[in-house]
Amino acid sequence: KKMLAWQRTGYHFQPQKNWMNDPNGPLFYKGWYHFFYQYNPSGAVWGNISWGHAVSKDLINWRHLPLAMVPDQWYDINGVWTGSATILQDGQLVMLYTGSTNTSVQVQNLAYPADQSDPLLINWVKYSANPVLVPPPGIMDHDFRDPTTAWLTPERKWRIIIGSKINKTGISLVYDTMDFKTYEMLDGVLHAVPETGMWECVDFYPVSEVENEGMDTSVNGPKVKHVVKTSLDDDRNDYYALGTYDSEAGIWTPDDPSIDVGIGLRYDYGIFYASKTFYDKKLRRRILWSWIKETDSEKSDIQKGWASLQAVPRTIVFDMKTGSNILQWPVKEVERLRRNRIVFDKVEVTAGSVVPLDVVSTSQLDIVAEFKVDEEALKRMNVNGSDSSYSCQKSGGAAERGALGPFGLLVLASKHLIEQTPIYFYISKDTKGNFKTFFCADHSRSSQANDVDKEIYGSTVPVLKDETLSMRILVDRSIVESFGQGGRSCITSRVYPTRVACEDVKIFLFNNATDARITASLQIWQMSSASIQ
Ligand code: DQQ
Repeated sequence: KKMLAWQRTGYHFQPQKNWMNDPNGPLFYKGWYHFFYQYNPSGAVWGNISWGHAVSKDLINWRHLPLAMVPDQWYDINGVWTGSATILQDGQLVMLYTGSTNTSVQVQNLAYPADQSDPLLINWVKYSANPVLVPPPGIMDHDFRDPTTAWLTPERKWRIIIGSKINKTGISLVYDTMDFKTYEMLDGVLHAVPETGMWECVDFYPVSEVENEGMDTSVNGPKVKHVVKTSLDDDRNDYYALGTYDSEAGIWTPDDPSIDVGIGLRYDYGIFYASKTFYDKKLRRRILWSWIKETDSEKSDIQKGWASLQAVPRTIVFDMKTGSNILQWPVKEVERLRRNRIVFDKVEVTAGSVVPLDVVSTSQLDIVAEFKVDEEALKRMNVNGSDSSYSCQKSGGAAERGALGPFGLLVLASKHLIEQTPIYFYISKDTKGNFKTFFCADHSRSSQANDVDKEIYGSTVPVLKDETLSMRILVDRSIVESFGQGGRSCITSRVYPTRVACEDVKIFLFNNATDARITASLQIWQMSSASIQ
């Protein structure tokens, strides 16, 4: 019991009890950040899907509000599913969402606030002539869901996309509307990728190639790229790609077809799904929300009485240095929870060693770490041959030793390391002397429980010439969010330590390389709990 209670997080968004999944309709409205989410009001498993609702001034401290919408009409009686908000030019707000009908057909519905002058947006009205869209010819009844935020076309119409599939090809259907009640379907799709299956929770937004500010969804022009994101139902991960949007034709083209949507980059290489962005006009940034599911058993969820978290909201910008990925970073407001900074300057970690870090109370932390690899070891790289076929998933995890890695941190570790979650870099090299850096998280020893996920996650991360390796890690009891190289590559982990009932969790530096000394510099803060009432 004590262990299950310990898993409830201190500063991640979660309802007081029961099941939560996708983020819905996030927006900033009359001074408040609003967050809606897929919610089961009567249990810790998926079902009875309604819209939960909470508001915040800072995206970190939250106030829960009454349910915004419940399944009470023929067109959403099987669930008020995922949707998005659009703020119109006159400041009015509309919400589009998917309803699962009395015969389980997926349709799109319109809803709006009962009182547009209420900053808390407590009451919602469903449009009397819903549904506004039904599956078009050629699209199956179960493959038509999750409308996006709308953006303006050159003709000043509103445009949305909706995810679907035809056979095994994932697609995004495009609709234009003036009033959100009647729609015109475009002939082509915004984008399609063969063999990717059903596209859930598609997202589409501009990023600036030259500025670090976010852009409102309707912005287009020179020095703007567009991101297409999809949540692949078949493998339960969120994929994105950068490309160019032709607003006349309503078509998007990837910069690099070899890393097209669904076959290339992921937002996060751990647990991360059904994410959605919105433009925050208060601080001119684009913010990403994402559902983080449990990776323990359904039985434990029922015992706990709750399931799922939302990731700490992340700011998204284009990576101007690489030009080929986005950067994700926890919103700066989370730093207000930092307490008791401890600095570790240039700690030497010799090959094959583990160094305990003297930090008390490590269940809620914000860690910023930099690693320097011994220059001589980098030069000696060819002595031990090549390990260019390395990958986080295929390797033996943090226990598999190479010349130049793995090295990093062990978080949520028990005193004698019986339980530990390594977050680490691994540098591989080929016979020509080219380096490749991996950013990984190993869950194989994260818990002594036998009904939890113990996979190894990760990917390569771009490291440019003369850059030091860096990671930031947010630890919050049963969740660890890790950001490599300033957010070029991210890994979200769910971790269920069992020994917390008898001892405090600990943190260590480790270096399991065979041939490289590492110098690590760290700042570690304890994190206060947010107020979520
Ligand atoms: N969750 C919703 C759907 C969406 C799925 C239902 C993604 O609208 O496609 O709860 O997690």
